[in-house]
This record gives sequence, C-alpha cells and structure tokens, in this order.
Amino acid sequence: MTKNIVLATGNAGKVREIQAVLADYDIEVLPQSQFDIPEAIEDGLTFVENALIKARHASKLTGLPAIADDSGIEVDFLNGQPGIYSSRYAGENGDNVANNTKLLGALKDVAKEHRTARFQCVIVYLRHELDPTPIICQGTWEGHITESASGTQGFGYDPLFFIAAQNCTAAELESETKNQISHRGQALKEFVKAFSSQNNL
Ligand code: ITT
Repeated sequence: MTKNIVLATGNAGKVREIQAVLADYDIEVLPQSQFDIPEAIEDGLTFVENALIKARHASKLTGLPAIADDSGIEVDFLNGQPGIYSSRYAGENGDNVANNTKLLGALKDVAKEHRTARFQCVIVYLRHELDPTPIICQGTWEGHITESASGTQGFGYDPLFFIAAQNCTAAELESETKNQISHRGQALKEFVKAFSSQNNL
C-alpha cells in the first residue's frame, strides 16, 4: 500500500530532488505546502537537530509520518561557515543570489587550493510526532567554490559548487546526475534502505 509522507520543507529545489528520487518507490511524498503549516523554528546547532525539529513539527500538524532535510555548505576557508546557516547567510529571507554574492565576496582573492567546500545533508524520517527511533541518514559531497557563478540547474549554491570528477558546477549537471551523486542523493539512498527494511518492503 502506498505510504503518505509529508515532506517538511518550504524549499522548492529540495522538493523537486526528493520527489524525483523517491518516485521509484511506493511512497507518496506530499510537500508541506499542501497543508497549512507555519515554518518551524530551526534553533538547533546541528543539521540533525534542525531536521528533527522540522520533521516533528510537520508530523505534529498533519498527523502523518514526515521526512525533513536539513542541509548546507561548509567552506573550509570560512571555518565551516555558513554551515547550518546556509539559507540565511545573507539575511533571513533566504535569497540565493544574495547568498552567492556574499560567498564570492568572502572568498575574494582566495587561491583555488583554499576554496575547498562540501555540501552536507541530513534526512530525517519520523513515523509519528513522538517517534523515539527516527531514521537519520547523512550525505556529504566534496567540491570547491568557483570564482563566478555558472549553470542554471539546481538551486542555492549550485552555480558556485565545482565538482572535479564531473568537471563542472552542480548547476551544470543534469538533475538525474546530481540526484545520483549529491549529498542529498546519498542520504536518500540510505533512507530508502532503512525505510524499506523498517516497512518490510
Ligand atoms: P527548509 O528549512 O524549509 O527545508 P531551507 O532552504 O531553509 O528550507 P535549510 O535550512 O536546510 O533549508 O538550508 C539549506 C540551504 O543550504 C539551502 O537553502 C541552500 O542555500 C543550501 N543547500 C543545501 N543543499 C543544496 C544543494 O543541493 N544545492 C545548493 N544549495 C544547497
């Protein structure tokens, strides 16, 4: 039987990617925009805490199982910032262009070998609001920050995130390729494994 799960994110880029990966499974992923859910207060200090907060909030308000994604980019030259604050790096409204402009400015004149960075993603699944054994999966994607934006696919920092193995930015990848290799793709693969075994699929 198809399982209805609320997807606890207001980020359209995440919704696209998570729905695309989970489309192959017997899971109906319902974006939280279909429900009248106010934003959760993300006051955790880790991706894990924030993902749990968002999943619990959505599950509480819908009565459904919930998946949440908390993710961000760690830049080594900036001692791991913006990290959990990635969406709010240039201000509370989460403006991608402003975030990218701020990041390029922070790395102005920094040599390529010092521009290393990685995307982190934590996916959390709760069977219900008070689930004491959440499924928690993590993915990491290594790259470096370019000196200018390139590409139109994806979202967020993708136009600045260069992956040596693909010789292009994440925003220049086909969405299927990004979903196979990205931090989110890796975390979702783990999630599918754990979810399948929990549900005897
Ligand atoms: P929700 O909390 O509603 O899920 P959000 O965008 O605020 O949406 P996060 O707090 O997890 O989510 O912040 C993640 C930010 O990290 C996101 O807004 C991007 O700026 C960046 N990010 C995460 N994954 C990314 C990806 O695959 N490509 C580009 N940027 C990404």
